[in-house]
This record gives sequence, C-alpha cells and structure tokens, in this order.
Amino acid sequence: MPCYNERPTLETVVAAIRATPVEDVEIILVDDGSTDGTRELIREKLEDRVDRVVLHPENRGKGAALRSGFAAATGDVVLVQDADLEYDPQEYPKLLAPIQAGQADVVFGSRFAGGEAHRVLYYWHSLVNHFLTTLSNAFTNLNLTDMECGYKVFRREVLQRIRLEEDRFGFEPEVTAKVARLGVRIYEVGVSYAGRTYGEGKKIDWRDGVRALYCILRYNLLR
Ligand SMILES: Nc1nc2c(ncn2[C@@H]2O[C@H](COP(=O)(O)OP(=O)(O)OP(=O)(O)O)[C@@H](O)[C@H]2O)c(=O)[nH]1
Ligand SMILES: [Mg+2]
Repeated sequence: MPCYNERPTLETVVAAIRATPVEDVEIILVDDGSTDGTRELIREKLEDRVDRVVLHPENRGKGAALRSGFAAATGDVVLVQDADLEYDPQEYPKLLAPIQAGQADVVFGSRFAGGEAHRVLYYWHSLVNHFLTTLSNAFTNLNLTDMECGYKVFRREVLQRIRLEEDRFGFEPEVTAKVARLGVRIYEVGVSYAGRTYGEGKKIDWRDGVRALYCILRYNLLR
C-alpha cells in the first residue's frame, strides 16, 4: 500500500483489508514522505496492525513507493492497494480468483468493465483515460479497458522479472508495457470505484496525463 498524505482514510483501509476473507495477507505500508500527520498515525496506531512499514524520508511518488513495497514483499501474490478508499478491499476474492485458479499471472482491475458500482465523475478525465488505455493497447496488443486502474495484482515471480523505473504515476503504463512484453497471462476484473473529487483530496492532474503519454511511448518503443 503506497501512501502519501492519506491520514483521513488510512486507518479505515487497513481495517478493511483485515476484514477481507482472504487469509495470510501481509500488509506492507510504504509511507512516501507524508507531511499531514500520517506518520504520527502510523507510529501511534498502525505499526502493530500492519506487517511491515517502510518510510521514505522524502516524497518520491507512487512508483517509487511501490518499488520499495515490492522489494519488501514475501508472499506468492502481490496486490497494489491505494490508501485513499477509492478501491474496496472487499473485492480481493474476485481479483485473486484468476490467479488462484491457475489461469492468470497478472490481474488488472477495471472501473469500466463489469457491472460494479462506480461513482460518476469527471467526463474529460474518463476521455483521457480511454485515450491512454487505447494508445497503450495499440502498442501492447492487449485489450485492456482500464490501464490506469489502481488495482493491479501480480504473481510475485512476474514482478521479479521486470525492472521498474518510473517514480510517479508513470508506473501504470510502464508496468503494463513490461508485463505485456513478458507474454504472461493477463486477466481483467471489473471493480467498483468510489472516486473522489478534487475537494475531497484528488491529486492527479494534467501533468500526470502528459507523463503517462510519454511513458506509453517510451516503454513500448524503447526496449
Ligand atoms: N498523489 C500521490 N500519491 C502517492 C504518492 N506516493 C504514494 N502515493 C499513493 O498512491 C496511491 C494512488 O495515489 P492517488 O493520488 O490516489 O492517485 P489516483 O487514485 O490515480 O488519483 P486521485 O485519487 O484521483 O488523486 C495512494 O494510495 C497515494 O497515497 C505521491 O507522491 N503522490
Ligand atoms: Mg486515488
């Protein structure tokens, strides 16, 4: 779980993960240089409710936080859980099923496939999202519907075969390009999405979209 300034939701997310019916969950919390009191919350309340805490002295971005988390992981399967309550840990059984059935090596969540509830929000964001997914698909020849979805699940062996470089949100197109090239079996599962508004703490902005575009070109064209 990569975490940057998520004090209002972090505790609830940890409790929600513990409440899932999935056994043997190892929670690795990576605090990415939070300055909003998240660190104090971790020290005071969460240190003994998670399995590992990794602290970045300074903010480095989601991709960097995930690299730290992946390096600390010991399980067979690694699932990325955002700390902001947009994605619901109740969906772990569904996300894990294709891997547990031996059918998949990687599972992407999708906010656009399947019939789960998702909050109706920014039209222009969804348009940019579809564009980035389509462009990524054109290079990878995968028919994903939501390349940017926060829920991504990997057999840990797959992560060990790729080297990740992007420090920020470029992680999503980068990891997509790199797993596509491995030729591993990728599944997609519809997930619900309780998106938040900028007033509620949404942080992603147009620069992340530009970076995503650059990453799609870079990681698919330059090998
Ligand atoms: N924004 C941001 N998130 C980070 C960073 N490092 C780790 N994260 C975590 O990465 C996860 C995804 O970040 P979000 O800001 O929710 O990204 P998003 O869901 O694509 O965008 P919004 O929720 O719409 O802002 C959250 O758990 C963050 O706390 C960082 O440097 N910036
Ligand atoms: Mg979010």
